[in-house]
Parts: sequence; C-alpha cells; structure tokens
Amino acid sequence: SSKPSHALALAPVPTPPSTVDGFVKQFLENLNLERGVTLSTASPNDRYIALATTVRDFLVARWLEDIRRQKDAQAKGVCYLSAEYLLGRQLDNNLLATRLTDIATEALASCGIDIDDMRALEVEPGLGNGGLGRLAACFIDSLATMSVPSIGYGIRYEYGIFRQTFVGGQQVEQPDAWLTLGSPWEFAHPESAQTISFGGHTETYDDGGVTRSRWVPGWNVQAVPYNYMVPGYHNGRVNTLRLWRAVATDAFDLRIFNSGDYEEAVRAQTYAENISKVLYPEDSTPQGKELRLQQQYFFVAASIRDFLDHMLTPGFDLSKLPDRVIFQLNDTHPVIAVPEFMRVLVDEEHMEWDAAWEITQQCFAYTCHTLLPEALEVWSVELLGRLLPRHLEIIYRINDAFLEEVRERFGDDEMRIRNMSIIAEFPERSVRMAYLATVAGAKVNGVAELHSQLLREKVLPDFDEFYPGKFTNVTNGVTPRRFLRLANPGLAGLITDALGAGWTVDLERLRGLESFAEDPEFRARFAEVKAANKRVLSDVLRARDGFEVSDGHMLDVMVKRLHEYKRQMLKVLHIVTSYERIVSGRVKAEDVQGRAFIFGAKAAPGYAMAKRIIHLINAVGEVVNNDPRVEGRLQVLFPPNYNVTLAERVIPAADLSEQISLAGKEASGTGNMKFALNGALTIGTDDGANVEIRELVGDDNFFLFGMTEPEVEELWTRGYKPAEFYQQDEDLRRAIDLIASGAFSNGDRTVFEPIVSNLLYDDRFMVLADYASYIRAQDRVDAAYADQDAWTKAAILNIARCGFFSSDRSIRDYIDRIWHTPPML
Ligand code: NBG
Repeated sequence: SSKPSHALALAPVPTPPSTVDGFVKQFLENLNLERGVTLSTASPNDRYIALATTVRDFLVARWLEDIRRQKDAQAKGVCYLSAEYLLGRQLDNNLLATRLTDIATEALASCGIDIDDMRALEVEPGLGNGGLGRLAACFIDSLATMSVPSIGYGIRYEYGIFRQTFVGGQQVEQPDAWLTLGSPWEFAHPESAQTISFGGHTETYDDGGVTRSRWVPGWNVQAVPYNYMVPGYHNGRVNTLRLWRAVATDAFDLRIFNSGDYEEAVRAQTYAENISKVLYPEDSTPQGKELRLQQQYFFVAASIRDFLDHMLTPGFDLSKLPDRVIFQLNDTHPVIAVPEFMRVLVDEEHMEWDAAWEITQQCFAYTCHTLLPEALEVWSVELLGRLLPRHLEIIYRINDAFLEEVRERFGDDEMRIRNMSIIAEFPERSVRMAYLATVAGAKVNGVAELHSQLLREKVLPDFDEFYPGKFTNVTNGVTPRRFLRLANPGLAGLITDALGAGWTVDLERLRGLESFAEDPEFRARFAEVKAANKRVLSDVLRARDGFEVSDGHMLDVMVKRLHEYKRQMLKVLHIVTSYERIVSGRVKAEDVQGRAFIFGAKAAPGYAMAKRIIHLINAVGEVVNNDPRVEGRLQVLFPPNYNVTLAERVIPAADLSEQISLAGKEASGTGNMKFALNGALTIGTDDGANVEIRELVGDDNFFLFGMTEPEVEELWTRGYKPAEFYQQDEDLRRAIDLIASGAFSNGDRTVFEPIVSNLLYDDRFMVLADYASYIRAQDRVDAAYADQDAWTKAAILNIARCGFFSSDRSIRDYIDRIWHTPPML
C-alpha cells in the first residue's frame, strides 16, 4: 500500500532493562527530558516523576498493543461504569507488574536515592469513599490479570476523598489536592474531548410522517479523557481506565465573552469545571445534590459515546451490540446511562423504540451494594426534568411500558403497581434509580450470598417474582496482588516458599497451607512475619502520628467508614467496659490481656452522629491511654486519614479483625476478606461476607456473636426497647453511665449526651441488644490469645481457607453468570 509503514507501526515492546545500569541510564535521561533537571538539581518530586516515568514507559508499548488487539478481535467486552475508583498508590503495583522492583531499587541506590523515600512521595489517588470504590479498583486489576476485554470508565475528580485531621479530637476536613505536583500515571487527551449537554427542553418534529421527540439542550461542557494504564500481573497485558474531566466549551465561553461580560465568562467556565471538581464524601448515603446528578450523567454520557465511537468498526450493525458489550453499573450512580443509551439509539441512530429497548435490556447489568433504604438513590422529577428533560421523557415511557406488562400479569393490583413503579409519588415525585436499573438490566446482583438473598426477599421481592432468573449473586473479592503480595511481602515470601509462586493468580492454592498449619517450624516463621509487620506498623504510626504501640499487645483493629450501622459504638462500649472494670477495681490491670485498639474511619462531613462518635473514640483514648491505673494494658490509637496506603500497613499487622455490623446491614464488606487473608482472626456478626468467611474457615477459627438477621427482624417487630438492656446488664450500665458522667469530656455531661440518649431511646442499629454477646465473645478472644501457638494455627487456617475471596474469582463469577465475555488469550 502507499501508506508509509511507520504510520501503522507500534513501538516494539521494549524489554525492561535487565541491568541496573540500563535503568540508571533511563532514569537520568527522564530527569533531563521530562523534568529539565540533573540528578544534582532534582527535587524529590523530580526524582519521583522521573522514576515513575521510567517504569511507565515499559508499560506503554504493551498497552498500545492491547488496545489494538482488543479492537481487532471485536470480541465482547465489559465496560465497567463506576463513579468511584479507590486506586491507592501506583508505583509499587507497576514495579511489580513490570518485574522491576529489584532493579529499580538498586539503580536508585546507586544514584544515592532510597526508593522507600520515592514510594512515600506518591499521593494516592483517593477517587472513592470506601468499599465500593476499592472494589472497582480490585476488579480492574483482576480484569487485566485475567485478560478479559474490558475498560473502566469513571470521573477524574480534581479533589478526591477529603484529608482527615483531628482538632481537639474532632474531625476536620481538608481538601485532597492530589494533583498539585502532577500525576505521572495519566495521559490527557484534550483533542479527543466530547461535548456533553444539559438542560434546555424537548420538542417534537415530523420525521417522514412519524412524530418524534428530540432534545434541544441548554448548555454544554467538554469531557476530556484521561487514560490510566492498568497492568495485569505478569501476563503482559495492560488495560485502560478512562477517567473524564469536565472543562468549559470554547463556544459557550466565547458567546458570553463577546457580549463583553468577562466575569460572566469566567463564571461559566468555573461552573463547567465544577462537575469533576470533587468527589462527594458520602459513603452509602447519597445527598441528592444537583451537581452529583450532573457528575453522573457527565461521565456515563461521555463513556457511552466513547465506546460507540472508538470501539466499534465503522458501519457496525447496532442490533448486534449485545454481542459486543455489557455495561456493568456499579451501584445506582451510573444508572442514568440507561435512558442515555436509549436516547442515543432512538433519537440519534433512529432505531425503533422496541428494538432499542430490547438491545438495552441485554447491554446493561446492575450491581446493588446496599440494603439500607436511605442509600437507594432517587432523583426528584423536578430536578431530573430540568437537567435532562429528554431523559425524563424516556424514563416515563420505559415505566409506562413496564407497568403495562405488570398489569397484564397481575391485573389492576394498584398496590403492587405503586410499589413497582419506577416513579415514586411520595414524599415527592421522583425516579427510583434502583428500580430503573432492575427493569433495564439483564441481571441484577448482590455482593454476598446473604445480601443477594435479602435483596430478593426484602428489597425487590416484586421484581424477583416478575423477572424469574434475573437476580443472582456475585460475592465480592479483593486483589491478592495489592493486599497480599505487595502489602505483606513477608507472608507472601513464606507462602511462595511453601507452595511455589502460582498462588498470586490462583488463590485457591492457599489450601495447600492447611498442612503447614500443623508444622511448628512454619508456625514459628509465620509468627515472626506477624511480629515484623507489627514493628513496621509501629514505625509508621510513630513517624506519622507520634504514637507508641506497646510491645506484645494484641492488635485489635476496626478500620472502615464511620457509619452507625457498622457499629464503631459497640467497639467503644467494649473498650469502656474493659477500662471501667479496671478502674472500679473489679479486674486487676495486670490480669488484663494487653490490647492496642486501632481505629481508622472517616465520617461524611454532614453526618453529625458519625462525627460525634469519632470525637468520643478520641476522647476515650485520651483518658484510657493516660490513666496510670490502666498500667498501659489498654491503648486506643486512632490515626487520622485512614486510606489505602495506611490499610496496606495496618492489615498485615492485625491480630483481630472487627466486623461487627448489625446483621442484615453490611452488604458484604471487603476489609473482612483482607484481614482474614493476612492471618487476622475475625470477631464478627452473621452479616455480609462474614457468613461465607466463617463457613470457610470454620467456627473454631472465627469469633461469632450477636443476633442473626431473622432475630433482628423479630426483635424489631416485637418492639425494641434498648433501655431494657441497659437496665438488665451491669457492665453495660456502668459503661454508659461512665460516658454520660462526663468522664471522657472533663466532666461536661452535654458533649456526648446525644450519643447516650440515642443509644438508650432509639438505637436503630441495636448496639445494646448485641452488647452482652459481644463482650462474651471478646472474653473468648482473650482466652484464645493466651495460647499463642493455637492462635497462630487458627490464623494460618484462615489464610489457607480464604482463597475464595480473590477478586479473580469474583470476575470469573461475573463472566459465568452475567457477562459471558471469555478471556482473550
Ligand atoms: C458498600 C457496602 C459494603 C460492600 C461494598 C462493595 C456502598 C453503597 N456499599 O458492604 O456497604 O462491601 O459496597 O460491594 O458503598
């Protein structure tokens, strides 16, 4: 052909330098070419960026190769739509993927640089709140590692989850300016920006005798893609995460600017750019803010357009879309993609409504991540109609057709129809996004067995009856690369010595550790690893927060978002009880098992009760840690700003994992899996994935307590009166009285009064009802910990039996049950 050959050529896949000298050369070159500095003039940030660039460059060629391969194959792929990706630091993960860790370490050392200092410089992209965002990050890791044709789509927030500080024990939020020093891991493509519209009105027009509706938008923004590489583990594959940034459209600005109103033009620019400015810091409790709906529509509209424009061959027959793509909706946040997809097919591609709807119902699937009614997103019709008038029309039409089907099946059962309508009428007319997703989705899944069962039986029973076979389960998982191999190199080495290297991509192989649990020498080595991890954590907490973790203490850890249903308050009552038993002289300090209670938790800035509980934890710590009568047996440590980076240090060091939500409230939990895989024992309720963890590890290796979900239901219907539990339990009464007395607030009884009265007279999450059972379980924990060797054996069995919780297994389940997208080998 006449095309110059270099126009088609991809750079050859460069082999990473196999020598330290090779790496040094590239690193120094990048200091010159990327940063315009020399080694002697380079700032720490220059060095970090040059290092990251050196590593990055070895991924790029593979990445380009993969993009081409995926396009050429025209195979069915997954578009994972998620408003959150809680990625954690990138450098270590990418060193691991390129097998460059050792060479880079030595190369930097020869330049007088400690690679740990470089690691410490990376600001983690905190583009998620908690479990939901971290799950998305684990999933894209597994998708790449398993060579599944896929792409992740999301939002490039300029500010991620806020940085938490404590002032006088109370949470103060600071902006997370993670991009100030630049991110070497992203590729911006402003030239490929898309125009995304909002507002305006709809109009009807005559299309060859057919009356059609169309959208006349009021304003636009540009969606600029930022690409991130997602390397598979040692398989040479690199997937794409595409995050969208909002910028003002030139045309829009120009029009105002020409009218002479400069300030107005700048204001418009700011307005547009606000869309991707900040991650909403609510975990599980959406606030229904207009900007949030803008964010949601912004990123899904850009993603759908991107897929249709760039992943399909020209002239692709759109009726074949279900053979090419499945859009996975990560919770309700991206559900506005459903009417957008319909709008594109019907209004832009001029497809018939019924044909378009049939395609849509095969191209979407929905994952629900909650059981809390207040977490199911709804958007008022007023807001949705103002921001997306055409989409509201489309939702109404979907609902009309759906309710017609319901009538055909069940007759004019008005009650049922009201219950199933996508449009709610009270307290205001609004769109139930979970219902829309359920009607549109080929499949709907919960995230743990119990959760999926309750979803079908309690949250969406009418839909389960109406759509047999639509509901399914995919139990969550975590990536063993980040949370074992990288976070716990000591344990990873021990496992590899015992079982060989394959476990990192085939976690069920951990089963092989069962026999090693019987081997005293292996147990001793495991205990050494745990002790070393505790020293590492100790050093981190000293450097970061000035804490001194006492030697020989059990590390009792509760790290997760602060939410009443997760019941950090129950943990506080246990600590106060242990303290009160000592100071009242009922228990001798010297007889108490030393424990360091470690908390990590951010509260949504507007969630007053959660913030009060943070204040109480810090206040209790202040008193307990400084009371000489305790003789240092109890320590309460609450490092601020818990994030993925800190999790990677805390989890490998933990002895005890606190998973104590009220049964029926925690959809799955994923922290619970990370702890068990790192050899912590769990104290937990029969909730979420705890159920499956306990089934696998066995009752002897798990501390179960509390009511079951049916028992919770029964107590509610009987009428729950928390004060009765207070009256009947002396330990509980003493603990609550101590808090109420002002013992943790310098005698001020008002500070924690709202917590006390909430517990006594409301207690939605039944802390008091489970208290006695929890305390008994904690006493069993103390007894078990006294036999260190038996504890170690149980810890090893936890690891051996939790291979099921790899996110690779979750992805395999998604493929088998929902996506039907074979890996591309
Ligand atoms: C959270 C659940 C967790 C679950 C993660 C990931 C939301 C809405 N849900 O239990 O609370 O582990 O999702 O599935 O954030």
